[in-house]
Amino acid sequence: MNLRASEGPRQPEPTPELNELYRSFEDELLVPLWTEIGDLMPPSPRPQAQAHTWRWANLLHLAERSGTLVPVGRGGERRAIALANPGLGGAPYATPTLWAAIQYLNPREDAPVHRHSQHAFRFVVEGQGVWTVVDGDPVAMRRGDFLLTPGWRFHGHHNQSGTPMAWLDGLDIPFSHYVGSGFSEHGPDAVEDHSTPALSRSERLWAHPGLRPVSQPGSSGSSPIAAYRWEHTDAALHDQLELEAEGHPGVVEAGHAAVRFTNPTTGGDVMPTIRAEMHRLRSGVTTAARREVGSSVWQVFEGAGAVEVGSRRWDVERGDLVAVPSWQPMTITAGTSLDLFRFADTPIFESLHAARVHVDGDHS
Ligand code: GTQ
Ligand code: FE2
Repeated sequence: MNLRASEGPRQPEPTPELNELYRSFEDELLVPLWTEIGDLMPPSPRPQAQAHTWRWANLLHLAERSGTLVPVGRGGERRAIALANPGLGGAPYATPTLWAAIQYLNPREDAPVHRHSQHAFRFVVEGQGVWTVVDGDPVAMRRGDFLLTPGWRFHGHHNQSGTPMAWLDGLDIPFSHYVGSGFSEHGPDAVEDHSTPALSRSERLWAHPGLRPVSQPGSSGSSPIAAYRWEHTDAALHDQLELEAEGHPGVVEAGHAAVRFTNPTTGGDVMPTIRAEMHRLRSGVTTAARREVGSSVWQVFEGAGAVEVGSRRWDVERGDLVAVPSWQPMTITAGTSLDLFRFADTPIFESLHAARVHVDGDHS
């Protein structure tokens, strides 16, 4: 049932006594439900966040400028520049729950070691040469890789190469900030282990398909895999589309392959607050309009196409980012073969039994 003020009992005519009553509410910091109910209990979500697109070329240019003008070190902690959703009053929030930022390190630079309760990941749309050291384990960052820094692990980054590197950070900072659940502390000012292994110890222990070390307990909170490598993600997407061509199931819809990054000890999402996926569309494919409770951010990894969110439509290309507010319908059209990275706050809503999905034309 839709709750609207106009359908409720008629509001009384204004009188001096009624005005006095409303003034008294204000004085006592009280708000009556009957004047607010339309906004508080809409028939379906009306998020304050807006659909919006940020261009990678512009982000990279400003990150490079920051690289020449702003040092990275203790205090500021990171040369990270956050996407600020136009509906969220200038706060550094891509969506009400999700932080998305471009982070930039010059050649030979270190970002100091710290830890925080907020969960973090990195996604690399281009470049290489930085190692992120998570609880002492150096993890190489290369194009297409998805890397985890779950909450409360010490981490610093170091650029061991002669070229700058930029990447996408995603965290649950806004969620943690709204609900007042954040803790943090400093570690050493520089990364202690500057070694450059191709594979982290975490991957050598955990990242073999379908296999887990018998010695290790499961971890229901966050995945123990520090890096999900592009070669594996790419192969999984490639095989889904090839199976489709051979007449076998696997794709989410015609011409649309997708994989979710998972915690191998649970099969669930990589971290308690963040879901992450990689999608591949065949050239010419348009996805069914889909809406979900909760918000997400997409980044084009390769190719070009168009993204429609609600009444907005943008042409997008490599690196471009799109914020998708709760319950707004989204469709993607691939102008070329199109790879997209996506992260979302869905695990929060699934934990709370508040998740909903609607896909146009899907009556199952
Ligand atoms: O790299 O540790 O974009 O702590 C925001 C907070 C990155 C990081 C961000 C962080 C980091
Ligand atoms: Fe951090």
